[in-house]
Formats: sequence, structure tokens, C-alpha cells
Amino acid sequence: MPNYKLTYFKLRGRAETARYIFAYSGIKYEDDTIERSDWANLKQTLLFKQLPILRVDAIEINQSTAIGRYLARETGLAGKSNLEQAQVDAIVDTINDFMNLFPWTERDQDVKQKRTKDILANNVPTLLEGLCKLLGDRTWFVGDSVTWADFHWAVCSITLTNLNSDILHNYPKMLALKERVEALPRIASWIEQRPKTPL
Ligand SMILES: N[C@@H](CCC(=O)N[C@@H](CS)C(=O)NCC(=O)O)C(=O)O
Repeated sequence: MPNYKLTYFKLRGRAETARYIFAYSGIKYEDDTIERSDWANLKQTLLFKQLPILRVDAIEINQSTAIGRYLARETGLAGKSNLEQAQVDAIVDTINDFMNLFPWTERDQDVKQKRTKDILANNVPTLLEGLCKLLGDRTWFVGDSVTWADFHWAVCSITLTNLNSDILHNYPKMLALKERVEALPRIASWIEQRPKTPL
């Protein structure tokens, strides 16, 4: 088993899906959360000046989706066939497309609030309706067992409900899926011990 070190800010953000995969699979890793005050120095050392980074022994992997997909493949959470893997990847990429619409780094709070409200009202329903149809009456998004697409939904839906606590009101199946993931014993235990952060 390689040595894993996941470096990110002290936030759920783009590292949390990887943390769910580590938690669920029971693989040991170093959860290297950095202080904002250390960021400027660390940034200089990074190829693309961004986090998260996963170090697998001496190899450094950037891009949260590449990290998630790699860990999911290593742990049997990527989908059981090529076709299932494509379905899983499509869900993760779609969720990311919508999450990336939000103006996370906008400094003008009025602009940020207005844009966020607009996305929640006009874009997010398309995501939720589509995901709801994909899930149908099944337990997990793809195949007959949990995949990292379910984890990614559970992680991103926390952010969505923090932005608007009623957002899942009309989507009980999507709420139930999030709760199903959060009830998996090792995920539940991670959620209990993780730092409480706004994002
Ligand atoms: N597409 C990349 C985006 C990475 C990214 O935007 N990272 C942000 C944090 S979520 C970052 O490092 N921001 C600090 C900066 O750019 O100074 C991924 O998914 O990993």
C-alpha cells in the first residue's frame, strides 16, 4: 500500500470526496490541512499553484476529480464496468459543472450574493431534476452498489443546503441519497470527527 498524503485547506471543499473515499475504504492517509497563513509559501512550490494535491509516495497528483477517480478505482468505488465508470464520471462532472458556476472567489459581497441567488433559482433545479431522474427508484446512482458519484453528491449537497436550506425540499430522493451515504458507518464516523467548517 503506498503512502498517501492529501493536502488542502482546512475545508471540505474540493478535498472532501477524496476524504470520504479514504474513510469508507479504511485506507490510511495523511490529511494535511494547511493554514491560510502558510498558503503563500506553499503556493510557490506547486506546479499549478492550486490545491488539492494528493501525494502517492513520490508522485504528486493535482485536480480533485483525477484524485477522486484514481482513489475510486483503487478501492472499487469507480463503477464495475467501463460503462458504469462512464456513468459515474458523467455524474461527477455534471455536479462539478454546476458547483463551478458559483462565484466562490468574488470579493464584492453584493455581486456574490446576487449571483449565488440567481444560480440557486435558475441553474440548480436543472441539476437536481436531472440527478433525480438518473437515480429513479434505485438505492445508488449507478449499478447496485455505492460509488464515488454518490459520495460526491453527498459532499456537494452539503454546500448547496448551506446556501439554501430548502433547496432539497422538492427532491426527497436526493436528500435520502445524501443521508444514505452519511449513514454508512465509516462515513458517519468521519463526519463526526471532521472539523466543522463553513465550506
Ligand atoms: N480544477 C481544480 C481547481 C482547484 C482549485 O480551484 N483550487 C482552489 C481551492 S478550491 C485553490 O487552490 N485556490 C487557491 C488559489 O488559487 O490561490 C480541482 O478541481 O482541483
